[in-house]
Amino acid sequence: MPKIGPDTLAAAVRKTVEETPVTDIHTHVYDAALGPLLLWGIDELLTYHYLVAEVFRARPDLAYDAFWAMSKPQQADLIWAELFVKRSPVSESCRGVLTVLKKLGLDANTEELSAIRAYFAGQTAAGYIDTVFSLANVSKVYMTNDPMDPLEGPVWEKGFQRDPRFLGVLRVDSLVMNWPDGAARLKPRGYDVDTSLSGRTLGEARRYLNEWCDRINARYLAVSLPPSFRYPDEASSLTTLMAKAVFAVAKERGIPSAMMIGVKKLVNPGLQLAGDSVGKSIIETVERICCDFPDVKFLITMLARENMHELCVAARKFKNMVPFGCWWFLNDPSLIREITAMRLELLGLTFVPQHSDARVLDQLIYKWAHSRAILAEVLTQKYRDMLEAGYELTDERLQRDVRILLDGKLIEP
Ligand code: HDL
Ligand code: ZN
Repeated sequence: MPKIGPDTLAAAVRKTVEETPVTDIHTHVYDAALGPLLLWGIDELLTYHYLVAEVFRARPDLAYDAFWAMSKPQQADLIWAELFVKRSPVSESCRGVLTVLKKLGLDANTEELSAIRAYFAGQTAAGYIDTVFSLANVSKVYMTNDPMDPLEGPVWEKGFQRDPRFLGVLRVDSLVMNWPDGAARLKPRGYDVDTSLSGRTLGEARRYLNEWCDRINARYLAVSLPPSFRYPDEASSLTTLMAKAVFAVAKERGIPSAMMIGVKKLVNPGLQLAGDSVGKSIIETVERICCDFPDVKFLITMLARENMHELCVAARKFKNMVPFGCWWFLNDPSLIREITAMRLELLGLTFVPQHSDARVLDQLIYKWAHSRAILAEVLTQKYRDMLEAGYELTDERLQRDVRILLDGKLIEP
């Protein structure tokens, strides 16, 4: 195989990263069979909670209730006017909308949305999924499935023909957070639980997890945890449920347990879904869990920038932990660059550089276009340093490395 030299390196890396299909290991998009849960189109793109937070910064005079009283198209019109017309769309979330429209061949330099809305009015969900997956070069996505969601649970119970591009993930926040809320949700579903965390209750919680892992063919168990989450913590219902239900079932089934740690829920309730913030977690909790459950593969991402270096070092200590993604408030070019370089330097190719966290199908287009550009930039520098140290890079080796980073196999059992 011909060797890649310093002069052609950047172009070769960029091409390989662009052309390597991605398996997106954490999203909030859904198989079309889940109907209204699958969000797509310009009005959903513009009312994404990241942009909701940003429009209130542009319009601090706007009352929360006045905004929430608007229809979704009215909210989208306001966000377009404030963040795209009256100001340049400088933020990462705004630039994302520009990237989607550009990839779709639509003109973003317009004061109102009628022409863009007309494009989406001509799409079907099924057809648009194909368009988006192709433009984003995404082969598969992992969903976030909550059987206790009143909209989602019944669709699974009825059953539907699965789209193999949408993999199941059992999200357990509704079970484990704010106990005994989970008990109140389990009881009417026929699980013999009480508000204590007796052996019977924990056994029934495990039965719920197993039954739903079977039903959705869950590839891993997932939860979002506050910065205050501690392990061990005998006094914590959350910690008991995680250790004796979630990790126990993950081990029993041989599937990973994913933890996304560091969310402070609703610091500003007026913003609703946009009201969550970030808190610094303690890495000792992650270290103790990985140490005490050596047979479980843990997929970990943390929300505070300050936790990123500690997470890399913890991954060096525990081979059963895979750090993943630049999550939420870390999903910005300046921080993705820093985090990805640190991970390559400390972990080689043994981490998952990114997930999209897409809530709106169209976001797959921009979240992967933006992250691929930075991954290519950082990888190029690493290879450049290696070439200078005498390493010989070929297309075959480059394609192999990028596949390892993007094909999602690192999180498979
Ligand atoms: O809990 C999660 O999965 C988070 O990713 C939240 O969904 C968050 O609101 C989000 O969309 N982050 O990107
Ligand atoms: Zn998420």
